[in-house]
Parts: sequence; C-alpha cells; structure tokens
Amino acid sequence: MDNVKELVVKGRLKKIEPAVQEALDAGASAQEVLDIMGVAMDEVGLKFQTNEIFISEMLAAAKTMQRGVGVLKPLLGGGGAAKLGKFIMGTVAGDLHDIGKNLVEMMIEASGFEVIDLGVDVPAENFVQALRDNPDCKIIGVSALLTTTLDAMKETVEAIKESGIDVTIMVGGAPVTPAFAEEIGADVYTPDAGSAAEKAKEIAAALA
Ligand code: B1M
Repeated sequence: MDNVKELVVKGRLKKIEPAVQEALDAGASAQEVLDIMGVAMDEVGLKFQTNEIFISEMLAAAKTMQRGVGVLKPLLGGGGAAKLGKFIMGTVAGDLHDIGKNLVEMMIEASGFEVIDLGVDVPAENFVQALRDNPDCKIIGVSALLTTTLDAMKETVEAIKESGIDVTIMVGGAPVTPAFAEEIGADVYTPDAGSAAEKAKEIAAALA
C-alpha cells in the first residue's frame, strides 16, 4: 500500500498497475487501495499548493491514479444490467477535474444505472440539452472541484431548474458544501462516490 501511494504521488504511470495488483494479492481490499490513492492525491494537492511540485507533476499523479483505478474497476463495481434508469453526469464549465466524477459514475453504474457521461468543462446548456435528449432520465449529477467554478455549478443548477424539466439534481465535489448546495437550489448533496450511489438508489426507489 505504501508503494501504491508513493507511485501515485510521484506519477509513476508504468508501475502502478502491478503495484495495485500486488496490494490486492497481499490482501488489501479494492476500497482500501482506492482510499490510499485518494490520500496520495491529497498529498499531491498539498505539494502543489506549497509550490513543491508543478502542474505537470500533478497531472502525472492524476493519470497514475486513473490507471490504478482501472485495475480496481471490476472489483468495485458489480456491473450487471442497468435496471434503475439513466444517470447523466458532468463536470461544470471551466473545470477539467474528472477523477472524482469518474469514481462517482463508476459507483453509480455499479449500482445499476446507465450512466451518460458528459465529460468535463460542460456548459450549463449542455446539461439541459442532455436531459432533453433523454426525457426518461430522472437524476442528474453535477461535479465541481474549484472554488472558481462554483458559480458555474450555480448557473448549471439554475439552467436545469429554469428548463422546467422534472429531474433530481445531485451536486458534489471538494469545494461544495451542504449549505452551498441548498443555497443554489440543488436537491441533493453527497460528499463522496459511495454516498452518491446510495442516494441515487434511494431516489430511484422512491420514484419507482
Ligand atoms: Co487541480 N486543483 N487544478 N488539477 N487538483 C485542486 C482541486 C486543488 C485543491 C489543488 C491545490 O491547490 N491544493 C486546487 C483548487 C483550489 C481551489 O479551488 N480552492 C486546484 C487548482 C488550483 C488547479 C488549477 C487552477 C491549477 C493551475 O492551473 N494553476 C488547474 C485548473 C484546471 C481547470 O480545471 N480549469 C488544475 C488542474 C489540475 C490537473 C489537470 C493537473 C489535475 C486534474 C486531472 C484530472 O482530473 N483528470 C488536477 C488534480 C489532480 C488536482 C488534485 C491534486 C486532485 C483532485 C483529485 O482527483 N482528487 C486536487 C487536490 C485535492 O483534491 N486534494 C486539485 C481525487 C478524487 C478522487 O477526489 O475529485 O475530490 P475528488 O472527488 C471526490 C469527491 O469530491 C466527490 O466524490 C469523489 C470521490 O469520492 N465528488 C462528488 C466529486 N464530484 C462529485 C459529484 C457528486 C457527489 C460527490 O454528485 C453529483
């Protein structure tokens, strides 16, 4: 596990897959390996903040984590046919962070939803258009990782509300708080991928 963490922090892309496999073989659970990679990313964020590393190194760490997550994916998600309906998700305009979004999508998909991924840097109108294109979709997820893109999250929620489309709006991401979610009129805030998937299942059950 220490090796996995160090490889993510240092952005050692080529070495991460065998290291993750080694940690699993040694008895670590997929969730534990995922958690340690999250700890590594926090360390990377701190190093960036204190000018110890450059953006290129932060990007290398992100790519390394993403590749490591690839090894865990079959273990974290049960897969199976989508039974709970569609779930549209994206990261707001101006924001390129997608590791957290991808994890949320992975857990939601594993819970039985068909996930429609809008990607990153998604303008508010594209969220609305995706809902128009998928009128059977009853839940949408909006992610933001920068304090500077919280305004874009607000605009996105407003645009969806103004469209009159009947959909439950879930929001999340590191700078998002329950109070902010309430202030902008989002329906649900969850702090992480696991709780997002749980909440989405609850919503789908209530709508069924
Ligand atoms: Co950026 N970045 N970054 N970055 N980056 C942060 C967020 C930062 C905190 C680093 C720091 O300074 N300490 C800081 C933001 C400061 C702030 O706004 N207060 C920052 C900055 C400043 C920037 C740039 C502006 C740097 C620059 O250019 N000067 C720039 C912005 C680019 C842009 O978006 N326009 C930038 C760029 C990048 C990279 C491209 C290099 C890379 C992203 C690569 C990628 O995503 N493909 C990157 C990275 C990797 C980070 C850190 C280090 C790690 C983010 C991450 O992947 N975490 C990050 C520091 C940190 O987070 N500690 C940082 C792991 C991931 C699993 O967690 O994304 O939080 P997270 O997702 C969680 C929850 O938040 C939640 O569930 C997820 C899983 O449990 N969640 C939801 C997320 N969405 C949800 C939605 C939900 C529910 C839960 O419902 C719908």
